[in-house]
Amino acid sequence: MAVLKGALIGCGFFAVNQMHGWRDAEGARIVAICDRDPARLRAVGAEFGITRRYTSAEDLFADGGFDFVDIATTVRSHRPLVEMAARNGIPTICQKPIAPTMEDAKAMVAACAAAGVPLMVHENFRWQSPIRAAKAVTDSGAIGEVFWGRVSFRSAYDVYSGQPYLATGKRFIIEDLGIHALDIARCLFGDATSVTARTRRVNPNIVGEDVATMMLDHRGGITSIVDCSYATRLPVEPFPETLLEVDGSKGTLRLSQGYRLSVHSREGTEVTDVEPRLLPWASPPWHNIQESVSLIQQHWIDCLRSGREPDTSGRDNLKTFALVEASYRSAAKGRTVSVEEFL
Ligand code: NAD
Ligand code: 89V
Repeated sequence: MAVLKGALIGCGFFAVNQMHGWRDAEGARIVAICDRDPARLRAVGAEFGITRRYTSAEDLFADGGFDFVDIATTVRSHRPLVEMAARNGIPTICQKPIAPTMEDAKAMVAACAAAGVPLMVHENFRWQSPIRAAKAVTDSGAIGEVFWGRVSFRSAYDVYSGQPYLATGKRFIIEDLGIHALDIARCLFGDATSVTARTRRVNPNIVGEDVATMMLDHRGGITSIVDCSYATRLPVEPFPETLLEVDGSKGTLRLSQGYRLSVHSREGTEVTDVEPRLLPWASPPWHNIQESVSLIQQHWIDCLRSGREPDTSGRDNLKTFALVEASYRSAAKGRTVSVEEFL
């Protein structure tokens, strides 16, 4: 089968992982890159041997010659770039968060649907292998009917040095990190109908909230807690591990720090090491996230080839983004917010 040709827009901090992922991917390769910053464009072009380089996305699309585009820019540019891709009939991957507002997110999904082009949001945390291992257990019925869960990410890792914009936005942890945890909650426990959230800022040197706690009511009756913090100093820094607690009618599952998956049922307790592979280009502690980049990219290739909708399609991701919006509204108003208010 012919190798799919891709173009990548945005050669910043995280895009380097995506470029590594594409280099290893089976069935796709990047043929052109774009960044409005010539220095970043040059650096990524040189590292990955890409000679077709553009400082303007308009010029990139005008020249064409690729089957899909991977948008790895920050959130403000997502809508114009996705709409540009739709106008050009190019299947599109867009980094999370899909957009700054629900109105923008819906417009992007509608533009791609109207143009008949697939849109996938690069929502990679549900593709982390420890999360997938946990999902395989809950899906197997080993712990019975799930009635309660917790998705937790608590750290004091300095994310601001690699991503300085995280310190300056009015919104921070729910929009940037909580969005991943909320998506994992949807993936494990089903769609949510309402959210009750509390936020606070502990670090005085940033603008947005760095601590958030959300309680979700899921459609099937499960209650979950999604909690995240970048102000939590622990004896051993767990970044970037997402920890899980799931209680079912026949047992329990715990994904604990150090990638230990423990499943307790009537048959006994089984503890498995589910640490992700250290890919040749990966660097701990980021290897967990880095592996998930490769996995979601392979999923995109498979979906594009088979005409299947990706798990985290634009359409699906509206439900995750609605949880972000509902969480901010709940925290601001001090009341439970229905997710329907945003969909
Ligand atoms: P960054 O600021 O380091 O890089 C963004 C790059 O995009 C910059 O080089 C900038 O010049 C370029 N750019 C912006 N607008 C452009 C435009 N219109 N045309 C061409 N180039 C443009 O940001 P980052 O930290 O790499 O984050 C990028 C995205 O990735 C964000 O949406 C962020 O939330 C997301 N991210 C995701 C993960 C994950 O695990 N999924 C991890 C980190 C960051
Ligand atoms: O995954 C992310 O979106 C990153 C980080 C893990 C630092 O929050 O921004």
